[in-house]
Amino acid sequence: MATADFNGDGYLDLAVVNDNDSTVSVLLGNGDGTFQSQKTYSTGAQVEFVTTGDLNLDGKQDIVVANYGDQDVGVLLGNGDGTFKPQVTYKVGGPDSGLAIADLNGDGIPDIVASYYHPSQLGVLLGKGDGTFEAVREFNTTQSQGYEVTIADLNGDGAPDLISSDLHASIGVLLNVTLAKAKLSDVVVPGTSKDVEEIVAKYSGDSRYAGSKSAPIKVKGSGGKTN
Ligand SMILES: [Ca+2]
Ligand SMILES: [Ca+2]
Ligand SMILES: [Ca+2]
Repeated sequence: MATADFNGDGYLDLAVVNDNDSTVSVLLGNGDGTFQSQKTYSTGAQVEFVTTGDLNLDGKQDIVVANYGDQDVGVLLGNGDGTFKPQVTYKVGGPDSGLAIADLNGDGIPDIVASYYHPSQLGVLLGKGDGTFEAVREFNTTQSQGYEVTIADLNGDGAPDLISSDLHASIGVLLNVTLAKAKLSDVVVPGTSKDVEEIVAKYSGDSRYAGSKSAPIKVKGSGGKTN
């Protein structure tokens, strides 16, 4: 489930995936905790995850879904009135179960990261700015049975880093080296708490990044899959 204001009325709306009938439902909020009747849009097979962001920078929230069964990512561009265009899909290299959105290469355009169950990889789709994406680039994680992905700036250099979680509650870190000014080494995750982890690592060089701990980061799925 994801929330955003899809129709610009200031009230939060909902997007919910339905993996048994391969759709995503959009429910517009009335602002009092109730919702208008749902409108559904087709996704791919075994849709697992939904998130939102403005991918084409038109000020209107868009929807992104992980189509686990089809091994692709579906993008539904928002019309700004609570309706969406049909999904456009981008092939990824495995059954994807998690998604996150951030500008990973610093061009001001949102990018998409998808985590795969197997092989345990993260696939990055760089945005072109018009709501379309480049071919996937894949990065290995150190895990098995990947689940979800979270984005945070772990070393404080302004570049978003990728944190992957798997079904065995282990955490992997992929540092963003496209923009990075400080390098981490010897990354460990000391905590075993359910949803918040601290990443501890050594820094080399620049004293500006001398801290050795990240802020606590809420990691999606680190407690393992629940459904
Ligand atoms: Ca709304
Ligand atoms: Ca948009
Ligand atoms: Ca970008």
